[in-house]
Parts: sequence; structure tokens; C-alpha cells
Amino acid sequence: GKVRAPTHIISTISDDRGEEPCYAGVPMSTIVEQGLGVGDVISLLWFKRSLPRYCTQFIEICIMLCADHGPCVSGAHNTIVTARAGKDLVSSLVSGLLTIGPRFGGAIDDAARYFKDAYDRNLTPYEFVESMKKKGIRVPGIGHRIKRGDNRDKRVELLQKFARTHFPSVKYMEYAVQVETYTLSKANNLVLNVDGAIGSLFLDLLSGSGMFTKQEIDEIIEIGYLNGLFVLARSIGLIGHTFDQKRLKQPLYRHPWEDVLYTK
Ligand code: Q5B
Repeated sequence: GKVRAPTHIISTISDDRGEEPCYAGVPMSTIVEQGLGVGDVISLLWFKRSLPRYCTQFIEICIMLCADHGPCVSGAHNTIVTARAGKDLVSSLVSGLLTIGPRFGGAIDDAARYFKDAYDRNLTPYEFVESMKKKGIRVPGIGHRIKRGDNRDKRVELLQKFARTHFPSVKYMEYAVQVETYTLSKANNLVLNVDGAIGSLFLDLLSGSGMFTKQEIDEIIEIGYLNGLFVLARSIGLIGHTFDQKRLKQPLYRHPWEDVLYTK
């Protein structure tokens, strides 16, 4: 009989061998004809399934809200400096993307991991936060450089409002809010930030939508899909910052001596 030579690559998300490319089995013409959006495309290519409209809308809101946060944040700053050094679009973009990590924008997966673990183990916010403190770990998804208890992050409020209206359950997000109430009692900058809001709400999306098994949810959290939302979103802004600097014909950036503390 026929013997299949062993393949070097296994791929399960897309296929371009037919008349048109398919994402998770859905032809591109269907995506366009049914008026689907980028949230649907992300659902197909990342989660390999079509998700209900409120889920894809939530994904799109995350992308829109995280697309940019001004020129002063780590990612935009790196991109601006790189563009001003005369580098090309891709170099400027990746230089900004490389700042995304545990402190800046890349705390979504860890926020989801820690909030899920604490909620599932029935830890009170006090027990959770204090156990993190004992381990010397900052609570991912909590804290912001400019947002405060009396100057909340509008993005967090918008995400919460959408989820409270459309999600069947927001138990993880409500737990994150209880954690925030406790951390705010310690310091005014320890707000639930955009990473923490997305991390906790994505747990609610995964567990409340009925579209994922428990095993699939654990795998998504373990692999770490969710920082991808910030990476994808912020690429939009970083590309914009690159074009902006080129359009403005900005010269090579040099940091002023006065702004450096030279010391031995
Ligand atoms: N303390 C975000 O720190 C920041 C604590 C904490 C317990 C915490 C910090 C943090 C976890 C990571 C996280 C996502 C580094 C942030 C984002 C996207 C962005 C950015 C933008 C955008 C800020 C002062 C005191 C110290 C600390 C304690 C701080 N955070 N304790 N758990 N989580 N968060 N990142 O203000 O006793 O004095 O030693 O790492 O979720 O990145 O817009 O800018 O869209 O671009 O520098 O929104 O919170 O505070 O380091 O001076 O700490 O608070 O231990 O206590 P800060 P520090 P003590 S959203």
C-alpha cells in the first residue's frame, strides 16, 4: 500500500492548498461574505474555533483599547528612538515589542495564572496578596505608573462594563476587583491595571462561554496565549509611532546629560 513519508512540520490552523486559504477550515470568502472581523480571525487562528459574537467583540475591544498609550511608555519610547536612529519599520517595531514583558504589557498571562489559582483555591484577597508578598512576587495585573485609586484606568472600566453586560459570568473579574480593593487599602497606585483586567476577564470568557473544556483552558493558560493580545494590539501603535517619526523627519535621539545622574 501507500506509505506516507514522515513530514517535517505539523500544522493545524490554516491551509492554503485549495482555491483559497482557510483559517481553521473556514474559507476566506466565508469570512468576508459573513462580515466577520478580526476577533473572528483571532478565534479561528489562535483558538481553532468560531466563538460567539460577544467573545469576538471582547477580543476586538481589547485590541482597540491596547493599541497605543502615548509616546512615553516603554514600547513607544524604544520604537521612537529606533526610528530616529534611521532604522526601518520592522526594526523600529520589534525594538518596541521587545519591551513587552512582566512589568509592561506582558503581565496578562501571569495575571490570569495567579488570579485563577487563587480563586480556584478559595483564597481570600488578603491571603492571596499576602502570600505573594511573602514569596516576593508582585501581583501581576496590579499597579500602574500613572493610574491611581482616584484616577482609574478608563480602559479597565470599559472592559468591565462590557463584560458585566454580555458575559454569562464575571467571577474571576469580580475576584480581581476584590484583590484591587485590598491592594488599594495598602497603596493608592495598586489599581487593577489593563493587564489584570484582560487576564481576569479572559478567564471568565474561557470558563463561561462553554466553548472550552477545563483541559483546554488549563493549556491556554499554561502556554500563555493572552500576552498575544497586547503584543498584537500594541503593534498597531508602534507602527504608527514609526510612521510619525519618519513623517516628522526627526533627527537622531540623544538623551540630555542633565537628565542622567552621573555617580561613582
Ligand atoms: N508594588 C506596573 O510600578 C508597575 C505591586 C506592588 C504588589 C504589585 C508595578 C508592577 C505588576 C506588573 C503589571 C502591567 C511596574 C502594567 C502596562 C501597560 C500600560 C503602561 C502605561 C500601557 C508599576 C511602589 C511600591 C513598592 C512595590 C509595590 C507595585 N506594584 N506590590 N504587587 N503589583 N505591577 N504590569 O509604579 O514597599 O515601596 O517596596 O510591576 O501588572 O504595562 O500606560 O504606562 O498601556 O502602555 O513603578 O498601561 O505595579 O511602583 O515599583 O515604585 O513600587 O508598590 O513593591 O512597594 P511602579 P514601584 P515598597 S500596565
